[in-house]
Amino acid sequence: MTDLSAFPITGKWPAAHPERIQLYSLPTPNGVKVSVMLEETGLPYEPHRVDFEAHEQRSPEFVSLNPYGKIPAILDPNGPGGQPLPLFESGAILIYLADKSGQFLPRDPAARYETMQWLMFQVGGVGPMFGQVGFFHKFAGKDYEDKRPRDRYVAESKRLLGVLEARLTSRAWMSGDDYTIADMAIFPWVRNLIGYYAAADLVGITDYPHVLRALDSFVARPAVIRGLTIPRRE
Ligand SMILES: N[C@@H](CCC(=O)N[C@@H](CS)C(=O)NCC(=O)O)C(=O)O
Repeated sequence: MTDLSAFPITGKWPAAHPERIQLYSLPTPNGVKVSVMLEETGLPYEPHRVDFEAHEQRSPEFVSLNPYGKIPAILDPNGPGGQPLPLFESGAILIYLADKSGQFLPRDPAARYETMQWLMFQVGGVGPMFGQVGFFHKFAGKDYEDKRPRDRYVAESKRLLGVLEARLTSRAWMSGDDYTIADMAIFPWVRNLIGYYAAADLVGITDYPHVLRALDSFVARPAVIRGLTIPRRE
Protein backbone atom coordinates (compact mmCIF):
# COMPACT_ATOMS: atom_id res chain seq x y z
CA MET A 1 0.00 0.00 0.00
CA THR A 2 1.41 3.39 -1.00
CA ASP A 3 2.07 5.62 2.01
CA LEU A 4 1.53 9.33 1.40
CA SER A 5 1.31 10.27 5.10
CA ALA A 6 4.51 12.32 4.87
CA PHE A 7 2.51 14.86 2.81
CA PRO A 8 0.31 17.03 5.09
CA ILE A 9 -2.08 17.70 2.20
CA THR A 10 -3.28 14.10 2.44
CA GLY A 11 -4.35 14.81 6.04
CA LYS A 12 -6.93 17.33 4.84
CA TRP A 13 -7.80 15.52 1.60
CA PRO A 14 -7.35 11.80 2.40
CA ALA A 15 -6.40 9.53 -0.49
CA ALA A 16 -8.92 6.73 -0.98
CA HIS A 17 -6.63 5.45 -3.76
CA PRO A 18 -3.09 6.43 -2.71
CA GLU A 19 -1.60 4.54 -5.65
CA ARG A 20 -3.26 7.04 -8.02
CA ILE A 21 -2.20 10.59 -8.88
CA GLN A 22 -3.83 12.93 -6.38
CA LEU A 23 -5.31 16.07 -7.97
CA TYR A 24 -6.16 19.12 -5.84
CA SER A 25 -8.20 21.49 -7.93
CA LEU A 26 -11.45 23.16 -8.98
CA PRO A 27 -12.96 23.45 -12.46
CA THR A 28 -11.51 26.93 -13.15
CA PRO A 29 -9.60 27.69 -16.38
CA ASN A 30 -6.28 26.78 -14.72
CA GLY A 31 -7.75 23.81 -12.88
CA VAL A 32 -9.34 22.18 -15.90
CA LYS A 33 -6.09 22.18 -17.85
CA VAL A 34 -4.98 19.35 -15.59
CA SER A 35 -8.29 17.48 -15.24
CA VAL A 36 -8.64 17.57 -19.06
CA MET A 37 -5.08 16.26 -19.47
CA LEU A 38 -5.68 13.48 -16.95
CA GLU A 39 -8.89 12.53 -18.74
CA GLU A 40 -7.16 12.67 -22.15
CA THR A 41 -4.24 10.46 -21.07
CA GLY A 42 -6.24 7.93 -19.09
CA LEU A 43 -3.72 8.09 -16.23
CA PRO A 44 -5.45 6.88 -13.04
CA TYR A 45 -6.11 9.76 -10.64
CA GLU A 46 -8.17 10.82 -7.69
CA PRO A 47 -9.62 14.37 -7.72
CA HIS A 48 -10.02 16.45 -4.56
CA ARG A 49 -12.03 19.64 -4.49
CA VAL A 50 -10.31 22.69 -2.94
CA ASP A 51 -13.13 24.91 -1.67
CA PHE A 52 -12.34 28.59 -2.36
CA GLU A 53 -15.36 29.74 -0.34
CA ALA A 54 -13.76 28.13 2.71
CA HIS A 55 -10.34 29.54 1.60
CA GLU A 56 -8.96 26.02 1.58
CA GLN A 57 -6.28 27.05 -0.92
CA ARG A 58 -4.72 29.05 1.92
CA SER A 59 -4.90 26.22 4.46
CA PRO A 60 -1.56 25.05 5.91
CA GLU A 61 -2.12 21.63 4.34
CA PHE A 62 -2.57 23.05 0.82
CA VAL A 63 0.23 25.58 1.20
CA SER A 64 2.54 22.75 2.27
CA LEU A 65 2.32 21.57 -1.35
CA ASN A 66 1.98 24.92 -3.12
CA PRO A 67 3.36 27.85 -1.11
CA TYR A 68 1.53 30.25 -3.46
CA GLY A 69 -1.82 28.74 -2.44
CA LYS A 70 -3.23 28.31 -5.93
CA ILE A 71 -4.81 25.37 -7.70
CA PRO A 72 -4.10 23.13 -9.57
CA ALA A 73 -1.60 20.93 -7.74
CA ILE A 74 -0.87 17.22 -7.88
CA LEU A 75 0.87 14.57 -5.83
CA ASP A 76 2.05 11.62 -7.88
CA PRO A 77 2.81 8.65 -5.59
CA ASN A 78 4.91 7.13 -8.36
CA GLY A 79 7.08 9.98 -9.59
CA PRO A 80 10.64 9.91 -10.93
CA GLY A 81 12.66 7.10 -9.38
CA GLY A 82 9.46 5.60 -8.00
CA GLN A 83 9.34 8.36 -5.36
CA PRO A 84 6.29 10.57 -4.67
CA LEU A 85 6.34 13.87 -6.58
CA PRO A 86 4.37 16.92 -5.42
CA LEU A 87 3.95 19.52 -8.17
CA PHE A 88 2.23 22.87 -8.70
CA GLU A 89 1.97 25.35 -11.63
CA SER A 90 -0.31 24.07 -14.36
CA GLY A 91 2.33 24.36 -17.10
CA ALA A 92 4.83 22.25 -15.17
CA ILE A 93 2.11 19.70 -14.38
CA LEU A 94 1.10 19.45 -18.05
CA ILE A 95 4.70 18.84 -19.13
CA TYR A 96 5.15 16.27 -16.36
CA LEU A 97 1.99 14.36 -17.29
CA ALA A 98 2.90 14.51 -21.00
CA ASP A 99 6.32 13.01 -20.24
CA LYS A 100 4.84 10.42 -17.89
CA SER A 101 2.18 9.29 -20.34
CA GLY A 102 4.16 9.84 -23.55
CA GLN A 103 1.19 11.74 -24.97
CA PHE A 104 0.30 15.27 -26.20
CA LEU A 105 3.87 16.63 -26.37
CA PRO A 106 5.86 15.81 -29.52
CA ARG A 107 8.98 13.69 -29.06
CA ASP A 108 10.89 15.39 -31.85
CA PRO A 109 13.01 18.01 -29.99
CA ALA A 110 12.19 20.98 -32.25
CA ALA A 111 8.47 20.22 -32.21
CA ARG A 112 8.63 19.70 -28.43
CA TYR A 113 10.13 23.16 -27.85
CA GLU A 114 7.63 24.71 -30.26
CA THR A 115 4.76 23.22 -28.25
CA MET A 116 6.32 24.40 -24.98
CA GLN A 117 6.66 27.87 -26.47
CA TRP A 118 2.89 28.05 -26.93
CA LEU A 119 2.31 26.56 -23.51
CA MET A 120 4.46 29.34 -21.98
CA PHE A 121 2.62 31.89 -24.15
CA GLN A 122 -0.54 30.81 -22.37
CA VAL A 123 0.92 30.71 -18.86
CA GLY A 124 2.67 34.06 -19.16
CA GLY A 125 0.25 35.89 -21.46
CA VAL A 126 -3.19 34.50 -22.16
CA GLY A 127 -3.98 33.49 -18.55
CA PRO A 128 -2.85 36.68 -16.78
CA MET A 129 -4.28 39.09 -19.39
CA PHE A 130 -7.65 37.35 -19.85
CA GLY A 131 -7.86 37.04 -16.06
CA GLN A 132 -7.48 40.81 -15.70
CA VAL A 133 -10.24 41.35 -18.28
CA GLY A 134 -12.42 39.18 -16.04
CA PHE A 135 -11.57 41.30 -13.00
CA PHE A 136 -12.19 44.66 -14.69
CA HIS A 137 -15.23 43.57 -16.72
CA LYS A 138 -17.10 41.10 -14.52
CA PHE A 139 -15.79 41.23 -10.97
CA ALA A 140 -14.89 44.03 -8.49
CA GLY A 141 -13.03 46.13 -11.09
CA LYS A 142 -16.16 46.65 -13.21
CA ASP A 143 -17.30 49.39 -10.80
CA TYR A 144 -14.09 51.40 -11.18
CA GLU A 145 -14.83 54.69 -12.86
CA ASP A 146 -11.45 54.84 -14.56
CA LYS A 147 -11.71 52.43 -17.50
CA ARG A 148 -8.05 52.69 -18.49
CA PRO A 149 -6.96 49.49 -16.68
CA ARG A 150 -9.81 47.54 -18.30
CA ASP A 151 -9.00 48.98 -21.71
CA ARG A 152 -5.33 48.12 -21.34
CA TYR A 153 -6.11 44.45 -20.61
CA VAL A 154 -8.72 44.29 -23.38
CA ALA A 155 -6.17 45.67 -25.85
CA GLU A 156 -3.54 43.17 -24.74
CA SER A 157 -6.08 40.33 -24.91
CA LYS A 158 -7.00 41.31 -28.47
CA ARG A 159 -3.31 41.29 -29.31
CA LEU A 160 -2.98 37.76 -27.89
CA LEU A 161 -6.13 36.61 -29.74
CA GLY A 162 -4.64 38.04 -32.95
CA VAL A 163 -1.54 35.91 -32.45
CA LEU A 164 -3.68 32.81 -31.86
CA GLU A 165 -5.79 33.62 -34.92
CA ALA A 166 -2.72 33.94 -37.16
CA ARG A 167 -1.34 30.66 -35.87
CA LEU A 168 -4.63 28.77 -36.25
CA THR A 169 -5.44 30.11 -39.72
CA SER A 170 -3.24 27.45 -41.28
CA ARG A 171 -3.30 24.82 -38.53
CA ALA A 172 -5.92 22.68 -36.81
CA TRP A 173 -4.22 23.15 -33.43
CA MET A 174 -1.45 25.32 -32.02
CA SER A 175 1.25 22.79 -32.91
CA GLY A 176 -0.19 21.72 -36.28
CA ASP A 177 -2.27 18.63 -36.93
CA ASP A 178 -1.70 17.23 -33.47
CA TYR A 179 -3.62 18.33 -30.40
CA THR A 180 -1.19 19.01 -27.54
CA ILE A 181 -0.85 20.36 -24.01
CA ALA A 182 -0.59 23.86 -25.53
CA ASP A 183 -4.21 23.54 -26.70
CA MET A 184 -5.26 22.15 -23.32
CA ALA A 185 -3.78 25.26 -21.71
CA ILE A 186 -5.12 27.86 -24.16
CA PHE A 187 -8.70 26.88 -24.92
CA PRO A 188 -10.05 26.74 -21.36
CA TRP A 189 -9.06 30.41 -21.15
CA VAL A 190 -10.68 31.38 -24.46
CA ARG A 191 -13.82 29.54 -23.35
CA ASN A 192 -13.78 31.38 -20.04
CA LEU A 193 -13.22 34.79 -21.63
CA ILE A 194 -16.29 34.56 -23.81
CA GLY A 195 -18.39 32.40 -21.45
CA TYR A 196 -17.95 33.05 -17.75
CA TYR A 197 -16.38 36.49 -18.18
CA ALA A 198 -18.97 37.45 -20.86
CA ALA A 199 -16.31 39.47 -22.69
CA ALA A 200 -17.02 38.26 -26.24
CA ASP A 201 -18.25 41.64 -27.49
CA LEU A 202 -15.66 43.55 -25.51
CA VAL A 203 -12.79 41.75 -27.29
CA GLY A 204 -14.64 41.48 -30.63
CA ILE A 205 -14.42 37.69 -30.64
CA THR A 206 -15.95 37.35 -34.13
CA ASP A 207 -12.72 38.85 -35.49
CA TYR A 208 -11.05 35.56 -34.56
CA PRO A 209 -12.96 32.84 -36.48
CA HIS A 210 -10.14 30.29 -36.43
CA VAL A 211 -9.82 30.63 -32.68
CA LEU A 212 -13.55 29.97 -32.39
CA ARG A 213 -13.33 26.99 -34.75
CA ALA A 214 -10.53 25.42 -32.68
CA LEU A 215 -12.43 26.19 -29.47
CA ASP A 216 -15.46 24.32 -30.88
CA SER A 217 -13.25 21.30 -31.65
CA PHE A 218 -11.75 21.48 -28.16
CA VAL A 219 -15.02 21.57 -26.24
CA ALA A 220 -16.46 18.73 -28.36
CA ARG A 221 -13.77 16.28 -27.18
CA PRO A 222 -15.22 13.70 -24.76
CA ALA A 223 -12.25 14.03 -22.38
CA VAL A 224 -12.68 17.81 -22.35
CA ILE A 225 -16.41 17.50 -21.63
CA ARG A 226 -15.55 15.31 -18.65
CA GLY A 227 -12.55 17.33 -17.49
CA LEU A 228 -14.46 20.62 -17.46
CA THR A 229 -16.56 19.45 -14.48
CA ILE A 230 -13.79 17.83 -12.39
CA PRO A 231 -13.52 17.99 -9.41
CA ARG A 232 -17.29 17.90 -9.03
CA ARG A 233 -19.27 19.77 -6.43
CA GLU A 234 -20.13 17.42 -3.59
N1 LIG B 1 0.24 30.20 -12.62
C1 LIG B 1 -0.69 29.36 -11.91
C2 LIG B 1 -1.99 30.11 -11.71
C3 LIG B 1 -2.98 29.33 -10.90
C4 LIG B 1 -4.19 30.18 -10.51
O1 LIG B 1 -4.22 31.39 -10.75
N2 LIG B 1 -5.18 29.52 -9.91
C5 LIG B 1 -6.36 30.23 -9.44
C6 LIG B 1 -7.62 29.56 -9.99
S1 LIG B 1 -7.73 29.66 -11.75
C7 LIG B 1 -6.42 30.17 -7.93
O2 LIG B 1 -6.01 29.19 -7.33
N3 LIG B 1 -6.93 31.21 -7.28
C8 LIG B 1 -7.15 31.24 -5.85
C9 LIG B 1 -6.35 32.29 -5.16
O3 LIG B 1 -5.66 33.09 -5.82
O4 LIG B 1 -6.41 32.34 -3.94
C10 LIG B 1 -0.93 28.08 -12.71
O5 LIG B 1 -0.93 28.16 -13.95
O6 LIG B 1 -1.11 27.00 -12.12
